[in-house]
Amino acid sequence: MGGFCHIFKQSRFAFLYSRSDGLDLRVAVYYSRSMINVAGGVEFCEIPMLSDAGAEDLARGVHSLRAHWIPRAGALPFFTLGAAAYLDGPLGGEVYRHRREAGNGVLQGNFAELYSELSHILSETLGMPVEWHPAAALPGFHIYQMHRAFYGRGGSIHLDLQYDHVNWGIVGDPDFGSVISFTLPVVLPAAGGGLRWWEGIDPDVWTAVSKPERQRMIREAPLHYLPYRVGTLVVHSGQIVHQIAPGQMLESNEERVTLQGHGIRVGDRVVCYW
Ligand SMILES: O=C(O)CCC(=O)C(=O)O
Ligand SMILES: [Fe+2]
Repeated sequence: MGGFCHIFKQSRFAFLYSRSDGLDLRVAVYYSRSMINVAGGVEFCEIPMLSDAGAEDLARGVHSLRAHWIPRAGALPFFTLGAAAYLDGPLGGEVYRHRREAGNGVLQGNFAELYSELSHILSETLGMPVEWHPAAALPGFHIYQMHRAFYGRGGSIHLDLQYDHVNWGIVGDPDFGSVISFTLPVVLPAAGGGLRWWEGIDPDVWTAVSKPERQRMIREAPLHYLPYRVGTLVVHSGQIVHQIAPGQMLESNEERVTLQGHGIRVGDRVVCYW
């Protein structure tokens, strides 16, 4: 059953499938945020997309564009290749615009085939056409390289609300209840990499409460880990409280490279961006 789901086609439908590594994934399908609670489970679709050789090729491509990586943590080795609404949006619309115009040219110029394959896979998965937002960044790459400061530390704990930093006026009327997030692992550390998520936290409550209250919710909610596999695209709603799982990079040449993007249903199509 792996590698197949209809995120927007049907609602209130869930099934279980077992991965070859023994992990059971409950895949539910939803239309809206509230559906997550109705389903009482968590939705992750896994879609094999790249062979090992294909992923290595892509990693080489990302490395060959080192000059275009944007440092995202001062002197620490965390970069993006491409602009990202959640990082550049808060710096002002002009920063996001400049960076995405430069970044999209580099990304489209070097990975045209990847984007066409990705839009094909996403549209098959979602059951509707997929487009890239005309005034937003293309899905781009998160790049973490080995550093002591990253030992055992995860990413920020969040919901995917990046759409707040994107201009929707020009694409139509988005349904902010029908959203997706997708991640394609390209390189993972030897010890693995994945997503941590907390079960059963209502996204509307999470958004409304204070930081200490969020910390309490995190302490009390069941914690899960979804291990990624290189080349396998993971699609989910982003409306599950989650973070980049704390990792262990031990060798100086280890890294975690992922392609990251998000999408929203706008009428009968899904508009994607980063
Ligand atoms: O890299 C990942 O595993 C997920 C990143 C993420 O949650 C995001 O970019 O919103
Ligand atoms: Fe996220």
